Amino acid sequence: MPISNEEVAELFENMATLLEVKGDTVFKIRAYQRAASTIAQLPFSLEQAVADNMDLKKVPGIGKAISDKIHELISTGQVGTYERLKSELPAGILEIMGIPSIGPKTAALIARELNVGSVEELEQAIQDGRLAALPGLGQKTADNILRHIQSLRTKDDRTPIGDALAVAERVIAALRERCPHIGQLYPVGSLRRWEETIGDIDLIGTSPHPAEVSQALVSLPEVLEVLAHGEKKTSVVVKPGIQIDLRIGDEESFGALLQYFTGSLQHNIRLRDYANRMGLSLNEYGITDLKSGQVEVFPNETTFYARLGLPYIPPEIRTGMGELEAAQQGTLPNLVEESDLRGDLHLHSNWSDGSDPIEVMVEAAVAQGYEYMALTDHSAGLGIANGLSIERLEQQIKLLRSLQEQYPITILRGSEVDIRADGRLDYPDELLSQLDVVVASVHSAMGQNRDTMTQRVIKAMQHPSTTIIGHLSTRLIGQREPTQVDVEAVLQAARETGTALEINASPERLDLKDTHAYRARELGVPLVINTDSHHHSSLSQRRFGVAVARRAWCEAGHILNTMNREQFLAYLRTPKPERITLFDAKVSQLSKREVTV
Ligand code: DGT
Ligand code: CA
Ligand code: CA
Ligand code: ZN
Repeated sequence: MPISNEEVAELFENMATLLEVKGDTVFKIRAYQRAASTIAQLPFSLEQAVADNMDLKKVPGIGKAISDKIHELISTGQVGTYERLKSELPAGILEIMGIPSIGPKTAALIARELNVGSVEELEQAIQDGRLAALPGLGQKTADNILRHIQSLRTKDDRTPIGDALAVAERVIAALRERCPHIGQLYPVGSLRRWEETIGDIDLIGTSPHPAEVSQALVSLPEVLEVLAHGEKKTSVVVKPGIQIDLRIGDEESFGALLQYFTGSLQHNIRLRDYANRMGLSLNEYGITDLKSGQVEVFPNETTFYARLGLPYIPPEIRTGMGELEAAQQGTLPNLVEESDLRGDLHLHSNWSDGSDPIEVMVEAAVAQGYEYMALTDHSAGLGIANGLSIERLEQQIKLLRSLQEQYPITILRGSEVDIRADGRLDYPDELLSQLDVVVASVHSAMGQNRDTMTQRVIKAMQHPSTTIIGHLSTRLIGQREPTQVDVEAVLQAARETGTALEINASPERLDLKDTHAYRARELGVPLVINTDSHHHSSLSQRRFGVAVARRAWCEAGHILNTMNREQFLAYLRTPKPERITLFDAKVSQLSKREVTV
């Protein structure tokens, strides 16, 4: 049985969880978590590396103990220490730990006192009132856990975009390699529109030999099931259970195919009505004149939309909610692009829970072509993320000053400071005032009620040192529900206090989400696209954040980190409430720019 990197990563993640339940040292737990996240991001197969006799200890984050366990797993199919750990703890403990809001102590307590071995049994125990009766838990905690169990259950089987895009890109590369005669080949549907979750992956392409492309798809090793296998239409299910629909069309009519399968359905319905009023009808082959019955074909989408008297409409905003009207009036936004970004303001190093040294993260930002970056390791409040004590932060500040001379990029001294349950920040004011960039984020007490959470975030924004609120909702797509917070009130306070809000680009977060970012833009709140990278390879994930901003109709002017170095440093030097004036000036420059139709 081949063993994938994901399976190895999951095993170490599970080990860390089990050690947490046992109450082992933070150091050891963190070592396993780091190994898991390193392995999940490795660009090569561990199994292959072992076969090639590579020394795994050379990989940062993998020491002797981990390396030995990887060898053991690959040669025997299991890891002795892991099996022993599992046998010592109650069955079902991993499943219970998988419920958001349940930490290791609660999980151990529940498993021990209630003899609960599965999520179903836990739900029963909550309904019987047995959980609420446990020492230190109570009805509120019980209700909160139940809410998370129920949302896990109703969670549909849509795939987070990060996972779906990775699969699509792998499949596209494999098809191109096997069929060099492929001309165009793109993801369409919700993936091309960059929705946060994907129902199925739609691919469309062109080739003089369509049957060979279909054949190549059904014979890919990761295909689990073939649903349909025609010459031009093929559907398969690939690991880990994602459907792919492939359509092959002709070059000369590719524009209509692309437009049709990009959707959204709502956009297409509106566009069809609009075309009908012009005496035209639309389908995936072209545009038909209803009177003469003549069909016109279009090689690309620009010519397709132009036939309808419209400019090209970017896929991200094809939602059927105002984009057609804007297109008709010539007021479509000039959406922000990846190349507009001049810096990343949320980056972690191995001083806290990142996996790379500071130098490697700085070099990654240089490689991205940035003018500035902020290093924002965690504050100490989070035992588990190896947050920096006051002394270590002071030490880091000194180090960054000395590093600055060696690099062409402006290295801003920052911190991702925990917003405590009461809204206070996790470092003394004096220390915070020495930092250039403070990203304030919620990482604990996520079950607070709406009023408490809203006041907590607003209090953090009122702090003169808070530059940005990080990942406002704390959600993990498909895994952890967002906190309950009054987004409208938060956005208004952001505007009043001169605090920026982050669009966290990590594809498991996408936080702010598109609709909240849309509202933030409307209210004139400065937005920042950050990757929150814990590894040098993650800076490229900015594309997911840019997509959220585009879905929010943001132009470069709405995004703070499109400012050049001088503008951004001037912004930081300005006391908080007045910063908004600088930001407004940037936004108003937009309206002066010539709009091309
Ligand atoms: P998903 O897969 O649920 O994430 O969402 P989509 O948008 O990818 O939906 P899907 O895969 O069912 O279809 C892909 C696109 O094909 C969709 O966005 C619009 C187009 N499409 C599908 N069915 C129809 C239809 O009956 N009429 C029209 N006009 N377009 C359709
Ligand atoms: Ca789809
Ligand atoms: Ca589909
Ligand atoms: Zn964070």
